This record gives sequence, C-alpha cells and structure tokens, in this order.
Amino acid sequence: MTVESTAARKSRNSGAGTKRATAKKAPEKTPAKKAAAKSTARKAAQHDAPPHDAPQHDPELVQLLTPEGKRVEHPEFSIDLTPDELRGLYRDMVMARRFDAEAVTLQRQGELGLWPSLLGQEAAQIGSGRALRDDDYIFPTYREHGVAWCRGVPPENLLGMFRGVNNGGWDPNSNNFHLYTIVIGSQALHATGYAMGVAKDGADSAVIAYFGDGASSQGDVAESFTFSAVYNAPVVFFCQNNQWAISEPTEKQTRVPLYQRARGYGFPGVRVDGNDVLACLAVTRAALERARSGEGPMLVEAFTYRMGAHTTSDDPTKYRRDEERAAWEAKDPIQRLRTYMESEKIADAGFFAALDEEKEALGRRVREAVRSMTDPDPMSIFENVYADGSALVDEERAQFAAYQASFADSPAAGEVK
Ligand SMILES: Cc1ncc(C[n+]2csc(CCOP(=O)(O)OP(=O)(O)O)c2C)c(N)n1
Ligand SMILES: [Mg+2]
Repeated sequence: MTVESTAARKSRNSGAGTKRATAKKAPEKTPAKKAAAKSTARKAAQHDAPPHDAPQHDPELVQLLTPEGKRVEHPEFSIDLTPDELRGLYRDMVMARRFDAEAVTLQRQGELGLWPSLLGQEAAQIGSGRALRDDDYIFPTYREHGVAWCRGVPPENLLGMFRGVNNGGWDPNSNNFHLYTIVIGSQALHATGYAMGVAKDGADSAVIAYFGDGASSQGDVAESFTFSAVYNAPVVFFCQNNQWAISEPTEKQTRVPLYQRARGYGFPGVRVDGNDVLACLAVTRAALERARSGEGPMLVEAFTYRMGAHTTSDDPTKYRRDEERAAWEAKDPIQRLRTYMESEKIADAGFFAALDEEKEALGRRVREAVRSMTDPDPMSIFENVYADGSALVDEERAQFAAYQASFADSPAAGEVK
C-alpha cells in the first residue's frame, strides 16, 4: 500500500490542479436547490462508496494453496505438513461441513429453532482451530462449529441451545472453549480480560477471540484492541471477514482493509486467504507463538465468504447477487485441498470413500441425538437467577406456574382458580 506524500496531500486538500480551478461557472442555484443537490450527492457518496483497496487484488493476502489447488510459498509464513496431517485437515473440514448441513436440515424440519451455517468458512475455522494448543482458550461467536470440532466438543452439544433445551450445552472449561456468544463483539472483551489474567499468572498459553467483519464496527472490539495493546495481552483477534454482516456488505463497515486497523492500535495485522486451510494454520500458529512469547496481540483477518444465509431466518437472495456466490464457490476451501491431495497422490479413492461413510454416520448420530433431547422443566428457567433468591423472581415464578397450570392438559390443571 502506498503512502501519500505530504506535498500530494496538501495539493489534494487545497484543490490545486483539480478541475475546480478551471471549471466554467455553473448557473446560480437557489439555497433550497443547493441543499437538495448537496443531500443527493451525500446520499450517493454513502451508497456508492467505492470498495476499499479492491481486496481480490491485494498483494498482501497470505496464500499457501491457490484456489486451483497449487502449493505456493510465502516469504514470511511457511508450513510443512505430513501426508497424515494434510488428510487430517481435509477430514476436519469435511466433517464440519457435513455436521453443519445436518443442522440446517434439522432446522428446516422443525427440530431446531435457528441455525447459523458455517458453509464456506471451513478452512478459516479448521486452520485456526488446529493451530491451537490444548491449554489455549477460545472465545467463539455463534458460528464457530469447526473450531468446536477441533476442540473436541461433541457436535450434538452445539445444538441444544438452538433447540431451546439449554443455555449452552457444554462446560467451557472442559475444552477451553467458551460458550457461544450472540451479543456481537462482546467476546473480544472477555478474551482480552482473560488474556490479561493469563499474563498475570505467568502462564505461556494464548487466547483467541473470533468475531466477524460486522463485529469489527462494535465499540467492544475497539476497546479490546486498545486494552490488549496497552497491556500486551497474549490474545489473537481472528476476524472471519465473510463479506457480510447479515445484509450489510463489508464496504459499509470500513474504508480500509480490516487487517490494517491493527496498526493504529500498535500491533500487527495480517490478511490471510480464509479459504486456504494451510495459510490459516500457518498464520494463526505464528500469531499464537507471538502472543505466547510476550509480544502481545495480533489481528488476523481471514478473507473468506459466507456461502449460505446469515442464519436459517435469512434470505440472502434479497440483497446479494447469485454471481457473487458462484465466484466464491470456485474458491471452495475443501475442493482446493482435495485437488492438491489428489494431484500429489496424498489420498486415494479409498480414503475419500471411507470419509464419505464416516461423515454420513456423523449426520445420523447428530440427528438421532437431537431428536432424543428432552425438554427441560419449564420452571427451571427461574433457577440460578439469584444465589439468595429474590422477591420479584418468586412472584414471576408463581405467575408462570399459574399460567402453565391453566392449560387443559397440564398435570396441575384444575388447581388454579
Ligand atoms: C450487539 C448486537 N447488535 C446486533 C446484533 C444483531 N446481529 C446478529 S448477527 C449480526 C451481524 C454480525 O455480522 P458479522 O460480525 O460479520 O458476523 P457473521 O454473522 O457474518 O459471522 C447482527 C448485527 C447482535 N446480536 N448483537
Ligand atoms: Mg460477517
């Protein structure tokens, strides 16, 4: 990225050499007309803002495997994996995608209330997830099903909250994988505070906070950047820029590529091809090592794409073009690794056939597990509110009990007058 010289900036700001100096005098406008013209121009500028630094031509994108499945080198980030490790990454991505597809289907069949699909983001999640050590701590959003897979959280446990039968479904401390967080960006603060604690304990583990391009506009994320930089906290900010925050495109979140934001806070930022599992693994490893060795935070922007809807409640055909999705399908993270493994004879037909069976078995297991989840006692919602009880909660509990009992098929029917 070129830095504008002071002379050029002065010249641009003063308007020297621009058309303005030589333009013919425009016909006089009334104040009302002037205001209307100004407002139209401002609206146009807001809506047609040119996309920043056309990212697809970004020379700073770290890539180790091209969309065509060719291995390439990068001067700063490298990786050397065994055939077993490569097959492992491929398996992780396939299993994550299969699990995700089952969850979408379960929602469509009324078994889940909602599901946020990870389709397209498998490489970003598996690459970063496999870079983590067991003692590292993870703060996810609501879409990190692939990272959860890497942590060994049983996939079916991710579904309880989306079925409405529990508030999370796993013990964060069993896998160092925090509960899903829906309040956009807030987990970046949790991660920063946790990382500050890790540093105070003198431990050499690291912390990673996942968030999206939309979350990067949240105050919580800005505050996390400030605090983590000033306290040199061992935290990696892993932003999956999937190009959309529901229906808002990235151009409406930022005027600079997101990874460049880090510089203003005083720590490095890197943009990695988020559909390249090798590059995501290499860059996240380096960022975690940096954090562990006391060099402080780093921002990784995984440049990827949300191939599905925001959630099962969303219809992306209302706001984005089919061609856009098609262009990203050609960069599919799973297909590119498969092409590479086949061309290098790292995996044979037997490997792919066995994996097909394994992933179908996962789909069946998850389906079975969800359908046999039992509903909680409705009254349990009042548990764990206050350690010492509360008069207001007692009142609400009594009201709700009466409401429940008012149903004809309630075991308590008839008791309420
Ligand atoms: C504080 C807050 N504001 C708004 C929302 C509603 N909301 C849910 S998801 C979302 C978009 C998030 O986009 P992004 O950070 O890019 O993550 P993605 O869903 O693309 O993975 C919004 C605005 C929320 N959950 N929390
Ligand atoms: Mg997004």
